[in-house]
Amino acid sequence: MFDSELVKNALIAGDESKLTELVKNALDQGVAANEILNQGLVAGMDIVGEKMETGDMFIPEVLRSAKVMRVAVEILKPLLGADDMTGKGKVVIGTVKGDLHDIGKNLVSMMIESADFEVSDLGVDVSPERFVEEINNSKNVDILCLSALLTTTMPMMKLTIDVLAENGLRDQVKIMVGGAPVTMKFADEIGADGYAPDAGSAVKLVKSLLQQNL
Ligand code: B1M
Repeated sequence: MFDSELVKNALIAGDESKLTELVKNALDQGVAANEILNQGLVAGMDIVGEKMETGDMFIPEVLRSAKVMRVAVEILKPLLGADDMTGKGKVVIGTVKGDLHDIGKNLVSMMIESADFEVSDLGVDVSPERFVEEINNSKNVDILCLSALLTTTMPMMKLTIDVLAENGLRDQVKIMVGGAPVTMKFADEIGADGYAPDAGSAVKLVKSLLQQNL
């Protein structure tokens, strides 16, 4: 039986050796990597967020949880491959300027890559100009993925789209947005081509946006 509570607790405590052991044991017992990720790690990170908000956890502790989450995700990574793929394409992804959150963006990046798309991950705190530079330099980018976790950095998504338009690139790429505070409504308002609530849906959206390109 997979006990997601134990995984959540080890993540919240930032206990790397315990978390690694629990994740490996669960895999040995045949628990699906997706289940460990969603019911254990992502659910645990949600609790970390609540504790951060209420002042029960402070930044260093949150960072420790984020670090052990990365270690656990690395173990699951080879097993999180996306299902059927419909066609290859080139994707540029990054967390927008002013925003340092990368766990969700990394998951999205990893899932898209494992669905056999070429991914150029620019990291965090990526300026609109840096996105423009990457699209200009790496030929044939099909999709630009923008991630934001802060309400204060959501407007940077719109600014990025505006700067792309100013540089004559808006019609060359499909733009999709995501991150905890982002919604479909917001995506429509800023003129993005799509929104995905999680990494699994992001892969599906990449596929469907690429189909529209055909
Ligand atoms: Co930050 N932080 N943080 N933080 N942090 C949040 C986001 C917050 C909700 C916590 C809270 O108060 N409850 C809050 C934001 C409030 C708001 O704006 N509404 C917050 C705050 C306030 C801050 C600081 C301002 C705190 C401070 O300094 N006072 C500061 C800002 C720093 C900055 O960015 N400039 C800050 C800092 C940090 C840390 C550095 C300590 C750390 C980040 C470490 C790292 O990423 N390397 C951190 C963390 C870890 C969090 C929480 C706890 C967890 C985020 C996370 O990794 N979730 C978070 C609370 C929470 O979300 N529960 C919080 C797990 C991850 C798998 O989910 O990122 O949502 P998520 O990604 C999902 C989907 O959103 C989606 O798919 C992913 C996987 O399914 N998705 C996409 C994401 N990007 C996508 C792109 C797509 C499609 C889907 O297409 C392009």
